[in-house]
Amino acid sequence: MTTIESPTAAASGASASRAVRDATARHGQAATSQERLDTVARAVLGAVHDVIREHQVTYPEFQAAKRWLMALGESGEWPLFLDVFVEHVVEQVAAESQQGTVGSIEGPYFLPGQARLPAVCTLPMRDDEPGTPLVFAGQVRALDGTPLADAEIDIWQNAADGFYSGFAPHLPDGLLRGVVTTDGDGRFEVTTILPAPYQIPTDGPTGTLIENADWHPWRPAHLHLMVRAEGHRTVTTQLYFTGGEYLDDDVANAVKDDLVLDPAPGSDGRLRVEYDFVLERA
Ligand code: MBD
Ligand code: FE
Repeated sequence: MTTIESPTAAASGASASRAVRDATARHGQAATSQERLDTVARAVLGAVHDVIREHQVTYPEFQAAKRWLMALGESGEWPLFLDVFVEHVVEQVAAESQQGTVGSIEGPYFLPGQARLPAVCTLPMRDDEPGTPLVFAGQVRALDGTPLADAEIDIWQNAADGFYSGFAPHLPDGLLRGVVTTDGDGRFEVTTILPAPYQIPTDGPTGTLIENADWHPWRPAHLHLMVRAEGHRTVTTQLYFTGGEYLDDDVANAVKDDLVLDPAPGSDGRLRVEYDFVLERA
């Protein structure tokens, strides 16, 4: 008999926190001025004070909030919590000054350094990978329409059981992750499986908040993408699928109409979907 270690919020929280620390080590820490820190930190605290006054928050509620925030830190769920409930607004603000392919949030489960794959490829998967096969094809172009050869499309997604490799011990490292390089005409064609709706871990503090407030913990099925090309701004986005659950009710508020695709059977009978990426100059 094989035992499958079931993923826990604490284990995936620890992995997500490690990913944040590794990214900081790679990219360094962005400096902010004392003036900017004063402005933003004061505004955040002011907003919290306003909520306490407006809703007449009591001492027992304040102590419960303190315990919950401590648990959030101890479980490593700060990255999950912030990406689910806050990142979409940061992304919307960034999008106000961007052109080309519409972005969406990165979320907590990106891992760098995945397998490098040719323009026509299959994402790393097991022999009998569960799920519906999907062919995802398209082209990467500059804003003026020039095809971008040797662009990198970093793809990550969950398995049919809903979990992401690197954040769930029962999945092999690198599963359903890869960096695809476009061909001379900027094109790519990736074989994968349809991602599954994603449920925020219910056994950690983020799940406790969702359950106790009677919200729901689901994101619609999505592919994550980070598209890079020399001299161009990197685009981080997600693609969704028409007819799927939670498209209108994403717990992370990260769905945009332009990013919802409609796969249909191709000539070989497999589901196929096309999407082109347009990058502005850096
Ligand atoms: C995810 O898979 C995700 O994409 C986001 C944004 C938050 C939590 C889990
Ligand atoms: Fe995701």
